[in-house]
Amino acid sequence: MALAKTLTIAGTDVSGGAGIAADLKAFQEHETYGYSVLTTVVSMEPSTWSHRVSPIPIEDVKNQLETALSLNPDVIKTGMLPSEEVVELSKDAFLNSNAKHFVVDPVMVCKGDDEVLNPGLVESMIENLIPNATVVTPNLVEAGHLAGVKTPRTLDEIKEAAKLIHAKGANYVVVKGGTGIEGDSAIDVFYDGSELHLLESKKFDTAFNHGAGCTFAASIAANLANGKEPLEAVQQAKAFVTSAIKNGWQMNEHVGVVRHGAYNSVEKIEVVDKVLN
Ligand code: PXL
Repeated sequence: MALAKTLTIAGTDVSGGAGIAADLKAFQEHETYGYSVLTTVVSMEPSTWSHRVSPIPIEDVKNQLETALSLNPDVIKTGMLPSEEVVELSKDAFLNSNAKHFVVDPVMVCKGDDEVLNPGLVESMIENLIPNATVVTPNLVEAGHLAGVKTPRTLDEIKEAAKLIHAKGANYVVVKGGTGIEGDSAIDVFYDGSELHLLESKKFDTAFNHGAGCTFAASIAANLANGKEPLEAVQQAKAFVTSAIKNGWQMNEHVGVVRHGAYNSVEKIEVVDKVLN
């Protein structure tokens, strides 16, 4: 039986927690057919775990995109894009495809680093990716950059950032508050241009969450590919990634990774959806 085809344009993280590995694992769990275009190699220096980020030569990115489009993706997801040129190529890939949805995870930094990968990247994402995005999934730092405001820290600031990003052309915006907002809940805010939804789950006290952002966006992409409506796709993705985070585990002294398949193999988690004013 043919499966829905989900294409990720992203980097590889050697640990297998984030990046293309996370995307393909999440796609598999949702029974879509995952495949990939590699943009960047991220390796870590073993004693300090500092990230070394090296872009794939542009000709190789172009060649992979050519192959990927010839395979007719149903949904395209983006992850780490190392340069403005690769951002533009990713937009062109979506516009030249028959893909129904474009899920943009606006990766700007690896967790723990505050420096944006490349200063021109934010402007290029705003110009090329946001206006074409079905769903964009910024964390708090990314939301601040995309909205052009300081990093949101309260629910009101998150709501404002979601509206500003929507005004730049994304059809649906999910700002991942995660555990960054005070209180017992991990909250994300979903905005469709008219209604704001607060998606709430219990906060779990774990640092073993490497790969959560990639897994969340990939889960949204797979749900859309399987025909779910955007709000339902995001709600299920939050349940999926919350289970992955709750069941995260320590891989070495530097990194703890999400358990990508926990939703199907360990436990389903409840997400509460409240419409906000
Ligand atoms: O989590 C952001 C991210 C995305 N893609 C790749 C990464 C990381 C962070 O480490 O390595 C390839």
